[in-house]
Amino acid sequence: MKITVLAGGVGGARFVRGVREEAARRWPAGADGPAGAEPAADGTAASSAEITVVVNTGDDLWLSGVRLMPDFDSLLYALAGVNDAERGWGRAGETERVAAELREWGVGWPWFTLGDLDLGTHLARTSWLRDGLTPSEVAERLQRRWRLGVRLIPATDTEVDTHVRIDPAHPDAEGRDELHFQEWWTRHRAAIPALGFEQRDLAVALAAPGVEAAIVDADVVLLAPSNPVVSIGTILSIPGLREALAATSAPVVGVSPIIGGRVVRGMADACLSAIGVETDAAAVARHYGARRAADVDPSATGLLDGWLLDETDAAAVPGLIADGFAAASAPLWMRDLDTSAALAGAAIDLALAARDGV
Ligand code: FO1
Repeated sequence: MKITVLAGGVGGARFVRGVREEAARRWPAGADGPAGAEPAADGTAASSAEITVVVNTGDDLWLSGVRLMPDFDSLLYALAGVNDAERGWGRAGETERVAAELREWGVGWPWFTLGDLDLGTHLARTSWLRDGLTPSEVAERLQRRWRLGVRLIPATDTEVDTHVRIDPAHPDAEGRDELHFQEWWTRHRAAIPALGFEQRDLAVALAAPGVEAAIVDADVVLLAPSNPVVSIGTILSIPGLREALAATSAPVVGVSPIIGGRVVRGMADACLSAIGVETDAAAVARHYGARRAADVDPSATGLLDGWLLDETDAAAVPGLIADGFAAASAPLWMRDLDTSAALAGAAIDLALAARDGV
């Protein structure tokens, strides 16, 4: 079983941990794959399923002389079991001595903390980039340190850092009409209305090696409950990836990041309103679109075979089915590994049912 997940950082990491756990339970290593595979670094049993995660790179940035890839690192740390689970990003047991020094020197952003352990990752990454490795080659090296039980691939090797257009007359804008996504998100908590999102080289970006094949050759493709605009939206905007999703014979199923009209975490509602999409589980499904719509309208560009909503939003299921989605409801809150695995199982079941036309 080959499962490919498109994912952002914190929500993506919780979901992928669930997918990995569910895969270990359903398809234990040795059942139809190489026997004797070792468990992951955090003790998760090995699976014969191959899980590939295409990771958003729109949150990435250069800061204090180093390259940060926050979503990649959130997945890396969470799957290795070395993450700060409470805070959602960064390493467990982190210290901030270097960050305090950088603040004294006036280097970087005083409101954006690079922990000491985390800085080790950024220094290693930047050093390898300076040696001429591509970001996806660097990502592969970083994954050699811990047995993750999944393969993480940055969606693209092209720098597509997201910038947010804002009104320079806004009281907190300091006269600027654009902020890096991380400044808008972490410093302003997305409270300055976004007029739009820009990623300079997105139109000429190339999918990283292996990304298109991971989508086309998959048995199941899952969209994590990540930010539909700046995380999943970035991945989908990379030239060739919508085409790969249209071409795959695998069922494509998304999990709603919205429960009962509210975002599960983060400020995705501020991103959705900027692109004119309601903060509503069914509205996000329709934003991605139904792949079956192309059966009746060849110009339709819908991506999804199925959409999983929370039980709170179950009333939207019949309308989505009428619009060509396989839709179902399940508990979507990922409180711990068991609830994440149950959610992943519900998404996989919906994908298999969509494939079999159930
Ligand atoms: N989020 C914060 O709210 N404050 C921070 O100081 C911060 C630092 C940071 C450093 C490295 C890293 O990989 C992530 C970091 N984050 C921080 C999280 C990150 O800004 C966002 O939550 C994600 O990019 C959105 O998915």
